[in-house]
Amino acid sequence: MPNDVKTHYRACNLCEAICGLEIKTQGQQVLSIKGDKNDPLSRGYICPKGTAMEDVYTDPDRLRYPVKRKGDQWVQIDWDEAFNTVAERLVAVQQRYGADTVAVYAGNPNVHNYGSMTHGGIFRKTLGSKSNFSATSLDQLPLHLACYSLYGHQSLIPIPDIDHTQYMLIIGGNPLASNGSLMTVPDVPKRLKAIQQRGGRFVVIDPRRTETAEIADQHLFIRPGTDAYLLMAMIQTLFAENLVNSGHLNDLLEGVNEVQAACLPFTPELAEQHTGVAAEQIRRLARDMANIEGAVCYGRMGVSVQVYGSLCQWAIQIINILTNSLDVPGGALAASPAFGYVKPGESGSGHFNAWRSRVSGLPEFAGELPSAALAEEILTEGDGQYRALVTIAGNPVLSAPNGKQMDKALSGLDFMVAIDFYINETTRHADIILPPTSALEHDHYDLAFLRLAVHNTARFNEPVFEPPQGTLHDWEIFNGLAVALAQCKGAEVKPLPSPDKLIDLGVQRGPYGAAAGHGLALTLDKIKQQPHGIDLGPLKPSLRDRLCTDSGMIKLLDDYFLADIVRLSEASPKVAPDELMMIGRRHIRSNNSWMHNSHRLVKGKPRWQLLMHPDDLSARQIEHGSRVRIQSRVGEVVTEVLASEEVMPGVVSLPHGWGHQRKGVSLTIAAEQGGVSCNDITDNKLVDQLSGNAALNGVPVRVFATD
Ligand SMILES: Nc1nc2c(c(=O)[nH]1)N[C@H]1C(S)=C(S)[C@@H](COP(=O)(O)OP(=O)(O)OC[C@H]3O[C@@H](n4cnc5c(=O)[nH]c(N)nc54)[C@H](O)[C@@H]3O)O[C@H]1N2
Ligand SMILES: Nc1nc2c(c(=O)[nH]1)N[C@H]1C(S)=C(S)[C@@H](COP(=O)(O)OP(=O)(O)OC[C@H]3O[C@@H](n4cnc5c(=O)[nH]c(N)nc54)[C@H](O)[C@@H]3O)O[C@H]1N2
Ligand code: SF4
Ligand SMILES: [Mo]
Repeated sequence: MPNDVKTHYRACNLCEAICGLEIKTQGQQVLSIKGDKNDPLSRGYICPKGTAMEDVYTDPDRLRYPVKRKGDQWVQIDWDEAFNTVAERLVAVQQRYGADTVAVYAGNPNVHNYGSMTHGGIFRKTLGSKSNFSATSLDQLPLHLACYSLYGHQSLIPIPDIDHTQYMLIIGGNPLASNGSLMTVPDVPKRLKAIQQRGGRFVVIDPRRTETAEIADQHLFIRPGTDAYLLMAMIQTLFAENLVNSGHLNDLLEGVNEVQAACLPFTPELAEQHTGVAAEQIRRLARDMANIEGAVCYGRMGVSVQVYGSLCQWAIQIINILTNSLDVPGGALAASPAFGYVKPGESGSGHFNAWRSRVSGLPEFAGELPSAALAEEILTEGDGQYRALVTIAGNPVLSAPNGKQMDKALSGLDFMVAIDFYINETTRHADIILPPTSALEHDHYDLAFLRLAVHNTARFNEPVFEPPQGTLHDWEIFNGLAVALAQCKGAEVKPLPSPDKLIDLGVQRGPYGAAAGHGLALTLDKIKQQPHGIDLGPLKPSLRDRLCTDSGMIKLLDDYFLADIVRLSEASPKVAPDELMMIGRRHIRSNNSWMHNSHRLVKGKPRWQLLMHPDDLSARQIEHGSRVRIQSRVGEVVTEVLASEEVMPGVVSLPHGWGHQRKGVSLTIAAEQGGVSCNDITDNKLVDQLSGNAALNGVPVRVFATD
């Protein structure tokens, strides 16, 4: 091999699995991207998206320098002009209308980019607006709320110990397509199969027979949005059949009797009526959870992003607690990361309902309002109406409910700035776009996902390529904006040091550092010396010393969860005879809304069609492969339908993140793809009422043949 070929090790930061990659380069070219066999977490696994890291790096549509809108055109400007203009315009809005009339929306890749996490705060603090939004409330907010309520910290999240469990109940998650979520689990197919090889089982509950359901020991169809009945009935069964065993956490539990009383009305028979899952089957699920040592219940998007998202996530924690599955090997265990180890006194625990949104009265959580409320706060006139917006690595026009309303809202803003490297459905509305370097051009430490991983490791990667001259990393953009904003406000702010310095401090103070007396005396330098990553061992019980509640106890039933149980007991969900429930769908070759500009990912047969059960098609005299009109409360879209027995009757599935054929979008390959945005018909008023999290799954729709 010529000696200018270099080998780099770098985590893939596209999804939560954070696979280790081995990247060979020559000059500015990528020669190959493979899985890193020596990575202690991902063990050589890679999915098709990993190789597409190259496509983002080389993409001619990707912006490298700041641009400013001039009519329909974008013109390049320098960073100083960009920072000063943004600061002047944002501060002018704040001075005229109020500090909170500038809103911030932060999208998913923020948590995949450690510089955004270490430096986003300095920007927000200097901006000084309470109007913060993020993809969290389109996603995992219900789990944060449940963990905040039960364990006292939104980030003290028990992770399924998939490598040791004997029974895994997966509700509303499809790790074979998503590669796991709130469970960083690279190589998930092998890890799931290993459960079966050691004599264990895993069961999937999902309205669609997914890729994961396909390899499971059992798959149960469930009507979308009804899981809360099933979960409450499982808890009811645990009490009714005397199966409750809270194990070593018993002395820490408060309110067991209250939970028992609250669950009493939710019999498996009632759950059967709502869910379609047989009562006896529900009892069996509860018995298996109770009787199998090393069992774990895990629920993801399907039970989070729905009308009872928070109650579902709470109930899943309660089931684990009451079956001795929390904080035991094979159950659910909090990870022990080198950085960001949650323990009493750790900042960022969260708060809930300290204020509410102006228009719909949705609650804040940890300083953020639900994203379902963002567009209406821009569109609704009155004191406090939002006038300006900052988006950071987000595409709410395709990701948030009622995308058409969002589109309209963004087009009417006084000023918008996007920190993003693509001109897409959202950023096309910006006045200025500030593009950061791409992943392969900056160093990397997985601040978020090492805290959620199924095995403890630590890994730091150097940049693969030198960034081109005059380009800035996300964290440098935040520093630049903070300084410019402070200047406009007549204040002063000191830019933060680079993220690696901040991480080093945290690692040294963390559980493997010298300060904790750990033999490794871990520092970032030591982590850097092992580019494949350092193995820090399996998950282990630790909760007793880590509970962040004031009392040091686990209070099982907060008043707001009790109120939500009452809401469930009083509900009478009805589906009109011609109505169908729409759910989403993820595919291994797609990643939310922003990876459709990679030819290697979009080639092959299209993946954006509506799936519908053959019985539902024939009842409407609709043909497989024809174009259909899908209508919801907020609007309609027209797309192609495929007959599929994967979805249960009464359910249709349409993936999100498509619909790139719009004026002003500069994504050459993505814009050539078919498909519509399913969020053009999801409903901003359909939320989990407790948390305000969007209910993007289980949306009532009607489907018609087109003429
Ligand atoms: N109907 C329906 N809607 C959904 C979902 C669903 O299942 N169904 N899923 C929801 C979920 S779970 C999520 S997380 C959201 C995601 O929603 P969003 O986070 O709003 O959208 P993304 O598609 O992730 O868009 C990411 C943006 O970040 C940019 N970007 C990528 N990397 C970087 C970077 O390093 N720095 C910067 N500054 N920008 C970067 C991309 O160009 C893109 O514009 O969508 C939600 N919407
Ligand atoms: N390839 C790929 N990987 C990704 C992403 C991606 O877009 N593409 N996105 C990443 C992100 S941001 C996230 S948050 C994760 C999400 O990770 P997952 O949650 O594992 O992924 P989903 O495919 O959204 O799985 C949700 C499942 O819930 C089911 N479901 C829908 N409604 C209901 C319901 O009411 N009840 C039940 N029980 N099930 C229901 C759906 O059919 C689906 O199978 O994936 C991450 N990984
Ligand atoms: S599963 Fe694929 S997209 Fe996710 S981190 Fe691994 S290689 Fe990247
Ligand atoms: Mo997500």
